[in-house]
Order: sequence, then structure tokens, then C-alpha cells
Amino acid sequence: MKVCLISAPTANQLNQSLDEANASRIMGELAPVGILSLAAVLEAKGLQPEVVDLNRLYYEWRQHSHRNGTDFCSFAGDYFAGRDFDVFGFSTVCSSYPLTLRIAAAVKHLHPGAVIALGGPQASVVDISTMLAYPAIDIVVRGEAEQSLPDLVDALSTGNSLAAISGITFRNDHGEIVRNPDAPLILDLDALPFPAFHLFPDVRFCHHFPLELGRGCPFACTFCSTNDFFRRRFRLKSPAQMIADMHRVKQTYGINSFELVHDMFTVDRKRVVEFCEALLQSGEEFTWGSSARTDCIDEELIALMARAGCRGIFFGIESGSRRMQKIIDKGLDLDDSVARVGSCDKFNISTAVSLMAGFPDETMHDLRDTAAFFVDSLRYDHADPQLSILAPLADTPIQKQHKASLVLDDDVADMSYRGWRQEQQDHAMIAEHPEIFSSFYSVPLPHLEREFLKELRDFLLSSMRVFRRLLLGLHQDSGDIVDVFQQWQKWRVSNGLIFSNGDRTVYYACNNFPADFLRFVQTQYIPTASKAPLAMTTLVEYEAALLGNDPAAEKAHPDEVVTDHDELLVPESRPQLCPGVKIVELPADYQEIVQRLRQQSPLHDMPVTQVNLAIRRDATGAAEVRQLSPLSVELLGLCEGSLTVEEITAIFRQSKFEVPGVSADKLCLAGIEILRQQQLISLASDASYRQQIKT
Ligand code: B12
Ligand code: SF4
Repeated sequence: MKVCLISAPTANQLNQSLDEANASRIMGELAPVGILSLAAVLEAKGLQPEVVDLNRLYYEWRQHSHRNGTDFCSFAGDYFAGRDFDVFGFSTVCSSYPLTLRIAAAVKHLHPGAVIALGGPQASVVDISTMLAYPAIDIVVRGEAEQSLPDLVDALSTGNSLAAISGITFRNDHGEIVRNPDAPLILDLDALPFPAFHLFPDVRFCHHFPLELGRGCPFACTFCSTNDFFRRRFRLKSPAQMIADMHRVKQTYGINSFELVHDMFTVDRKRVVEFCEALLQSGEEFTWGSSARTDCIDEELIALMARAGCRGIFFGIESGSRRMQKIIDKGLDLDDSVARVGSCDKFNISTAVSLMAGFPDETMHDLRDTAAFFVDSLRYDHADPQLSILAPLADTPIQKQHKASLVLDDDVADMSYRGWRQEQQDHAMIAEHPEIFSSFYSVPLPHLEREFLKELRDFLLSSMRVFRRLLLGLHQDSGDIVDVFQQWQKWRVSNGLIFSNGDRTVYYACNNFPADFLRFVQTQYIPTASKAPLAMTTLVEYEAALLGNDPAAEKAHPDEVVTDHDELLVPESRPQLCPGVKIVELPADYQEIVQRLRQQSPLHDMPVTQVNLAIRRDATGAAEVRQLSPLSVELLGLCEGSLTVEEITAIFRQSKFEVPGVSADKLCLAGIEILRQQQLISLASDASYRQQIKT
């Protein structure tokens, strides 16, 4: 029996500007662990399944074919036309479900005799409605499938009845849709074979190798679908098995950094400790990330996890409002959550602080709390806050409660946007079947304006990316970032910066927003609302200097990057500022302000101190910022390209700088050498200077 397993398309970054190396890395990191586990089980039975990665196919389409008018579905159809299989098994996820169904229908059209099966989190919960609406689908395998898929393949190859195969929904001989009882859970995950990564070549390019750590979360958050999917039965692979798998990856691919897949790793503290201790005893230097709840982890455990190589934790905080925490049955103590993010920061563990807005009962007050939680977490350099708008996932309590009143926004692309471009056909399918594609809809929001919510989200995400510290400063200064956002909105409109729905996201993602917003802060917010104008002016001037009028024009050209370390510093050398370096004067101590922001100390009493910074952009445009000592400032002022070292030293002798026991000449030369090592200045020899003047 020939089986083809096909991944769900999930990669949003695969556009044509991405080079092959980066695309392969991304695709490798998105390796579909579920179907690779199934492929391994089928191989263990002696079959030779094939795995097709729709992300790779999509990337190839973007590279070669999308410009000649072929749509992706036809491109995928052409790909499958020449491939004969008895079973085509598609994995599904809500965000790309319409596309998956269209490709599945195309494959059925090309191979009418083949069985088209679906599996994965989306098809599992909308099995009957999908099969009713889309006749191309023959079977849905629900839930975990390591037991049911091989049983199904056996029955199909022997011609036995499907009635006895647990976990499947199928059409019987009369064309009726039959839903068999659920399959038993896979309780012993150690007994599963190592996933068939050898069928997924891109995995060798990934930086963080995805390995399954376990399944099942016992909690009951009302928006979550994955808890019920794994029937809330918490399971972990044993430490010995995990370490053996990690070791195998290291031996095979030379990769020792891992993304350990589990919805909620830290349910059982004792078992987390066992895993970490086993890792420490193994002597392996693996690094890894996983997920946790902030109420199922403590500082001591975080310290142990850090020692055992943990470098990243995903925290689903969801809402910054205490009231909403109760309503959505998340039940986190938010003070605790902040403390846990802080503990991770202390041990250099990066945290994804995942927040959501747009819950049906959410009020403006709740939204302010969530925005505040988002911005407050920026105090921690290792925290990466995320904000998404609730999508009602099929069969979740929230979706079931509101299924009669789901709203299909005109702005569908935004609601459903997971990076996957929605085509016209997808829109039609979504509009026709809200029960199948509920995640593209929104729940009614009686207390909030959806447009406001969407713009606030774009504003926060973009501001965090472009000027993290200024955003934090504005929040601390005003006491409420949403207030600042409302002032900005008003200013934006009165300055003619008006955009239609679709343009909003583009505006916030492009260069115009930062420049406009800095202008707003300088000309409107600071004069009329700031309680700490000096600190805010310093923050905004810092960001303006970093941004420049045209940051692209300011970066060093690759040919200009100075590599004159070997050139001797001689009296005739003429030091000059390196290309891409800019000296900025600020009215207060920027570092001190950052320190105060981290500690939530007042900003209004910052002393006026002139501070100079050197901003150096490399060839990629990345900026390195250095606070300059008065000595460096003095020397940089002299290093303007026309004076020789000898002349600079002579001028410097007249200056006020003194270090006991060090002559002014030595101090000057040492200072120049340090600036050179910091790549702030470079040396032009006298001969090359003359050449420059001539030309
Ligand atoms: C890792 C992960 C990701 C990764 C990528 C995963 C990938 N390989 O592409 C990233 C971070 C990119 C991601 C993104 C998103 N994700 Co995600 N993700 C996960 C996560 C945590 C693990 C997936 C995994 O490996 N599971 C372990 C394997 C063993 O389980 P499995 O994949 O379900 O496979 C088993 C069964 O489903 C079945 N099966 C699966 N496929 C098939 C196919 C056939 C033919 C058969 C017979 C059986 C079968 O058998 C497998 C073995 O038992 C899951 C939650 C979870 N624990 O599963 C969410 C999850 C899949 N994600 C989810 C969502 C919503 C998203 C996003 C839409 C979120 C967002 N708002 O942006 C995006 C979509 C991205 C996009 N561009 O479309 C939801 C999906 C819900 C749904 N109804 O579809 C889940 C379930 C989490 C949740 N919140 O409920 N995700
Ligand atoms: S803790 Fe996370 S995985 Fe568990 S039910 Fe809540 S959202 Fe889902």
C-alpha cells in the first residue's frame, strides 16, 4: 500500500525574497513532527511512506511560478498529478484549512481511485461538517493517529470493513458518514519510534531541532483547542528517552539546540526536575526551549532549567486583566506571572509573553490592563511580548458559546491572517461554512471597537520592534499606554494621516510610522502631557538619532567597512570617523533612564547632564550604541580627517584631560587606539590623504 503524508502549510515567512539557505532553515524548524511520527510507525510496519512538505512546495511556487499566473493550488495539483499513491493523507491546521481542502479536492480529481484522508487538529474536530461539505474527503482520522492510521492502512489493503477502526470518520457503502468511537490514547510515548526525520531533508538546516517532549495539558482555558485534542491527559517522554533522542539528533545532524514540543511541560514539577538532572548528568551541552504556565514554575526550578540548558520558555499569559483571567478559566495570578518572567530574565532565559485580546466579555478597562502587561514586560530584556486577537478555534468553549453570532469581518485577511495569503476561493468557502472555518471569524465584542483593537495591536507590535525603550518610557510616564495611543490616534487624524482598513497594517509595518510617531511625541506628547519631559526628550532624541532620516542611507557600505587594524598608528596618520558612525548629544543620561525604567523608578527628577553617544551601523544596518567618555568626545571632535595624529596630540596637550602618571601624549595615543578598536575611527595614511585631496 503506497501512502503519501502531506504537511499542513504553516510557514508565513516564505516569500520570494528569502534565499534558499534561510528558507530551508525555516522549513526545517517547522518540520511536521506529527506526520513524521506517523511515517515512522508506518515504516516500522514495513511500508515506505512518502512525506510531502507543502511549505517547500509553496516556496518553490513563490520562487518560480506565481508570476506566470499559476495559482498555488494548481501548482500543487501539477505536482501531485505525476505521483500515484493509494492513500493521500493531509495534515490540517485551522489557518490553512481552506487551502488544504482545495488541494485535497484537486488530488482526488487527479486520482479518483485513491483514498483522501485528513488528520490533525482542525479536521479532527470538524470531521462530519467537512465531509458533508466536501465530498472529495473520504476519511478523517481524529486525534492521535499512531494506532489508528496503521489500522486504517491495514483495513484498506485487505479490503476489511472500516467499521472496527477506532478514531476514524468515514463514508460507508451507502454514502453515509459514520463516526467510529475515539481511538485509545498513546499512553507510552517512549514506545513510539523515532520520527522519520530522514524523510524531511530540510530538517538538517534548522537551528533549533523540533522534538516531541510529550502530550496533553490538564487545564481548561476556554479558548484552547489543544487540551481536548489530547484529552487533557498529561504525558511526558522519559528523561532517558528524550536524552537518547537528542543525542541521536546531535550525532546525525550535528545540531544540539532543540525546540521541545509540549503544550505545557511543567505540569509535574518532580518530572521537570528529573529531566533537568538527567540532562546535567548526561554531560551533554544541549540547549532547549519549551512551554510552561507561570503558576507551574518557580524561581528555583527556573534556575535548574537554566543550568540544564533551557534558553527559552513560552508563557501563555493571555490577559493582563485579573477579571478576564477568571472569565477565560486561565486563572493566573498576574503578580506571579510578572515575577516568573523576571526570574527567567535573571537566568538569561528568553520568554515569549503571549497575550490575547478580543475576548467577548472584554471591556476597555481589561484591554488597558493587557496593554499594560504587554508594555511592562519590556522591562526585561529577554522578554518578547506577543499580542494576538482571539480567533474562535473550532470546538472550543468560546466558539461553542458564540457559534450563532460569529462575525465575518470584511477585513477577513486580518482576522485570519496567519501569514498565508487568502485567495478568493478561500473567502467563499469561509463565508459559506462558519462551523468549519470558525477561526476566520470573530466573536461579538459588545464593549470594544474592533477597529480600535486592531490598530492598538499594530501600534504596540510595531512600536516594540522599533523603539522598545521609548514605548516603555511613554507607558511609565503616562501611567497608561492606551491613553498615549488615543492621543496619537487623534494627532494622526488631525495631521491627515488617514488610512483605510487594509493600509493600516502596512502603515505600521513601514518606515513612515516611526518617523510620524517620533514627531508626535516631540511636538504633542512631551509639551502637553509628559510628567518627565527631560527623560522623554532624551528617549525620543535617542530613537530619532537611531532612526535617522533615512537609516538605509546611513549604514556603512560593505566596501567601506574599515579593516585597518593592522595599519600602524604613526604621527602622519589622519584619523577620521568611520562611515556609518554618528555622534549624538543627549540632554540626560540615557543609560540611567534605562536603568530607572527597568526598576520602575521615577523619571521626573533626572538631572540635566550632557551625554554623548556614538552610533555605529554595520553593513546590514544593525546599530551598535556606545556611551562616550568626555575624553572620547574630545578626541572624536579632533578626528575629522584633516589633522594628523601629531597635530591632534599637539592640540590635546592644551586640553584639561589628565591622568596621574600618564603623559598627555600617551593618553591621546591610547585614546585614539581605543576608538580605532571600537571601530569608531579609521586611519588614513598621509599618502592616501594626499591622494584623496587630489581626487
Ligand atoms: C509547533 C506548533 C506550531 C509551529 C509550527 C508547527 C508546524 N510543524 O508547522 C508554529 C509556531 C509555526 C505554529 C503556528 C501556528 N499554530 Co501551532 N502549534 C504547534 C504545536 C504547539 C505543536 C505541533 C506538534 O508538533 N504537535 C505534536 C504532534 C505529535 O501532534 P500533531 O501535529 O497534532 O499530530 C498528531 C495528530 O494530529 C495526527 N495527525 C496530524 N496530521 C495528520 C495527518 C494525517 C493524514 C493523519 C491520519 C493524522 C494526522 O497524528 C499525529 C500523531 O499523533 C500545536 C499544539 C500541539 N501540542 O500539537 C499547535 C497548534 C497546532 N497550533 C495551532 C495554531 C492555531 C497555530 C496558528 C494558527 C497560531 C497563530 N495564531 O498564528 C499558527 C499557524 C501558522 C500558519 N502560518 O498557518 C493550533 C491549531 C488549532 C486548530 N484547530 O487547527 C494548535 C493545536 C495549538 C492550539 N492553540 O490549540 N504552531
Ligand atoms: S494552559 Fe495552555 S495548553 Fe493548557 S488549556 Fe490553557 S491554553 Fe491550553
